[in-house]
Amino acid sequence: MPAPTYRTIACFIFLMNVLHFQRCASMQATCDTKLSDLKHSIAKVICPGGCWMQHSDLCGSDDYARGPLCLAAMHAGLIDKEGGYFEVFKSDPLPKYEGTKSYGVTSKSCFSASFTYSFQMKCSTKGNSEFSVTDVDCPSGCRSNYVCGTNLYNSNSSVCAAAIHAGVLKENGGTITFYSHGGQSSSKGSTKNGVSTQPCDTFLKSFSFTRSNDCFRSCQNEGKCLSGINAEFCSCASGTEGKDCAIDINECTSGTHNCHQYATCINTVGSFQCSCNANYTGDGVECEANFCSANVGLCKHNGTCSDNTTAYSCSCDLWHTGERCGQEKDHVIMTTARNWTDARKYCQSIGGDLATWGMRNATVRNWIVTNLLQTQPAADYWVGLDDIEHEGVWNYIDGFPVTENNTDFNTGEPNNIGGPGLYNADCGHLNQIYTYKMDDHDCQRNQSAICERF
Ligand SMILES: [Ca+2]
Ligand SMILES: [Ca+2]
Ligand SMILES: [Ca+2]
Repeated sequence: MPAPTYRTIACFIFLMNVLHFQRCASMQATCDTKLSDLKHSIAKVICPGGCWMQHSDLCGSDDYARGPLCLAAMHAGLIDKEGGYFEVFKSDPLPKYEGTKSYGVTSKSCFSASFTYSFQMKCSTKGNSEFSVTDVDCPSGCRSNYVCGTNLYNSNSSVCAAAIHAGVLKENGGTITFYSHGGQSSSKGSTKNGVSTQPCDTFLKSFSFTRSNDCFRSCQNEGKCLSGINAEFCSCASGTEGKDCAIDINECTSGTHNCHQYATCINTVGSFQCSCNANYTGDGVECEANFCSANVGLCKHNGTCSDNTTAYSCSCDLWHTGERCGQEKDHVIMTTARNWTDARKYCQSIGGDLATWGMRNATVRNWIVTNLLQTQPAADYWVGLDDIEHEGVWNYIDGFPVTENNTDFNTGEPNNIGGPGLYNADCGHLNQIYTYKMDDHDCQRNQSAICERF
């Protein structure tokens, strides 16, 4: 079992004295904390006393696959029943984990695991430390582990292989210090000191073996200068790239912007902006159609405007039609069946009356018959003429007398017959069986009507 290192003991003493010392910041575990609760690859933990369990799922020896964190540290001999401080490292899974009895704690054997948890740094341990400055002891033989980047490494990289690449660690291992940084737009791959690294795209967390103090390289666009053992380099702010962070990334042409499909992307140095297109409102990431409010009077004649995703639509009043309700309608069909008097009241209620001038004009009348009347279901249509006052004397309700020239009665009409047995027909209608020529009919019959604008 590895003995606690001098550094571990030193940190513990600092913590006991309640001194703030960044490298010793640590996680306070409970007896229930699992190895799988560790979020970072490198963690520093304080366990309470009394974490004694006869039965647990602790699996492995030296390298553990799962189980209670504090019990694993006891099994490894790092802490005793009184609890204590230790460092724990996450690395790649192994094919098998052997169970043993050690320091009075029994562990099981198991095969599958997501990670290996150990109390010593491994070659595959990644650099996502929760600390801004971290000291670790690297083993030997880490040259072939995965690393991404140059100078500034993706936190997904092996710390020890990156350290060899950066020239701060020899092949046979040793102690190194690394520094955590924020995200990076990209980092190039390269081969140095026998380690080949991959290029990497945007990543959220990075590390280097350099500090940002005492650095004289001028980094543009808010890039941060990092000084190393052999060189100084720039850690670029997102949206810029290049040696000195002088190159703007054009998010609009590279397709990495998040502007809405109805917005325009505007490239800026170090960033980009989204602006909703005409007839859309929003922050550019979300754009909603506002054709109606952006274009006052879009729908004419008090038509109701409504937006949909890509256009607007107008809902017109009874007397208007067309895409923008710009077209006037002279005739409106009443489809609810009513008697002649009630049909007339309905037409007046919507601002018109039963049709008169349209019936006297053959062209208008034919247009109505062709375009407005429904042949199914069979329907006759009240219009505005009658002989209610004097039987046999027909007049239009607007005062014009009915003549042979202005009214197209069917042959034999008006005959004062509204149908079999109905010998009192005083109201005019267009009769479907006469191909909508004029006829007289019983005024009490309920049927459709043609309303007309004054
Ligand atoms: Ca840009
Ligand atoms: Ca009559
Ligand atoms: Ca008749």
